[in-house]
Amino acid sequence: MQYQFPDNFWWGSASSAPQTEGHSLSGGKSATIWDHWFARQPSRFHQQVGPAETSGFYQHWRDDIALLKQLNHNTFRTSISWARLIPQGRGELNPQAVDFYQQMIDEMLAQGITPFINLFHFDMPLVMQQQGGWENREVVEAYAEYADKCFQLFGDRVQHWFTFNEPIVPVEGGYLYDFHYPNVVDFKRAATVAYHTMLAHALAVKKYRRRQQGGEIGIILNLTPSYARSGNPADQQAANIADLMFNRSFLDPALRGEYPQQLVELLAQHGQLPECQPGDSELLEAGIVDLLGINYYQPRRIKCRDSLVNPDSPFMPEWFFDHYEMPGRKMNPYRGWEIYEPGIYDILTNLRQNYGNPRCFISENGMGVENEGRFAQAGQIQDDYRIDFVREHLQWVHRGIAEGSNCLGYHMWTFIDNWSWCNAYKNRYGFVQLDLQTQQRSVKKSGEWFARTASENGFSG
Ligand code: BGP
Repeated sequence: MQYQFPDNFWWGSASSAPQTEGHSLSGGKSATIWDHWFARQPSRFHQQVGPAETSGFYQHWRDDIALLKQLNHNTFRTSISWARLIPQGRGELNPQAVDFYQQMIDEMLAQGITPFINLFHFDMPLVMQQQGGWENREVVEAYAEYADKCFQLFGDRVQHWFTFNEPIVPVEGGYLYDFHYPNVVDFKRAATVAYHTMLAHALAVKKYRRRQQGGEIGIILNLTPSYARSGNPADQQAANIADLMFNRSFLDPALRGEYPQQLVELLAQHGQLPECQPGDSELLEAGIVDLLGINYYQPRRIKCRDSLVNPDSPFMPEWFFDHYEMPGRKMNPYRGWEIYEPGIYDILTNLRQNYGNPRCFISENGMGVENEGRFAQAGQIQDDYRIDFVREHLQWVHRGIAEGSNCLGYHMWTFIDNWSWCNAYKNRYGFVQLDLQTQQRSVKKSGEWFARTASENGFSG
């Protein structure tokens, strides 16, 4: 069967400033929480490899954009580093950063690659974290100023903006499950961080619209469909709460401008609601996006709890459900995540049926592989497993579109193997292999496949 995609479909890949630029503390950039945390606790990072060790996009951007072109990308997502652009978090701009981002954007446009620019990808400037990070409402204002500065500087050429990448991750990682700095475990503080993030998002959206630059603004959410173990009401109820906590807590404000009533009631009942101020509801409503980015890696399998909750234990989402390892599920043998391709279709269908069929695109999807060097033959990684992964997900995207979903493109995570938070280079995701020592780039078999697919606007399979 031929899988042909709509005209002007966005074919590309995604990355972020903190994971590719390197030069963590040069070029006038100040530290982010990642530089700070790594300096204090390197053992929390795989093989003690920190955020300075990247593919050096800050230096190699021109060649990397040429490589994007070679792989037939018509779009590419990266982010602007707040700590590089405004080293003190507020106020003065770093002229070297302004030059760097101007040139990068101009070069993409010159090569026929539409830049998709995200503003925040987990990289809180340390100065802002020292003022309380997202727990402090002042930081909401500071973020909106930074966002507005970006629109002012680059908005004449960038027409696709995103306020946040996976805003739930710093909440879960930094305030609930201890896998990001500042390593707090406290639901109420996590809820406050989540709430302030969405206020910051809405404020940035408002500022963007005020400028009338003719482009669009969105947010990128990692959506993890929650599948119940069975049709049994207790399992269904558990999956519903997981969905409220992990998906709808960001999806509803982004697409409906308000939080789900059921979630608000649940948190109120347990004394976990963040503090609101007059005018917040109107602000959230103004944050409804033009475009939704969907990051999809794996689903969430849920069952009801096996045991009663100890009411003296700290409040956690897991009070309401257990995670469930579905027997027979298909696993990525090289990274330990489930692979469930129809999940991407279920997300699109849910958006079409329950959220007014918004303009959206797949902003990340990809397959991490440990020790990928073992698949090299004659100098090229033979990643047929990744080709299958992408092809099979695209088949489901194609079906979603055929049924009417407003899905406009597909971006792979990622272009060149990159540094990934605490996992550093443990899991490789790129279309292009990176030799960290020599900085050499080598296109993998999947990169060649994608280049063909993009130029033919589809594939047969
Ligand atoms: C996504 C993030 C990316 C990237 C990816 C891979 O959630 O948006 O920034 O890190 O996950 O993650 P990992 O390297 O942990 O497999």
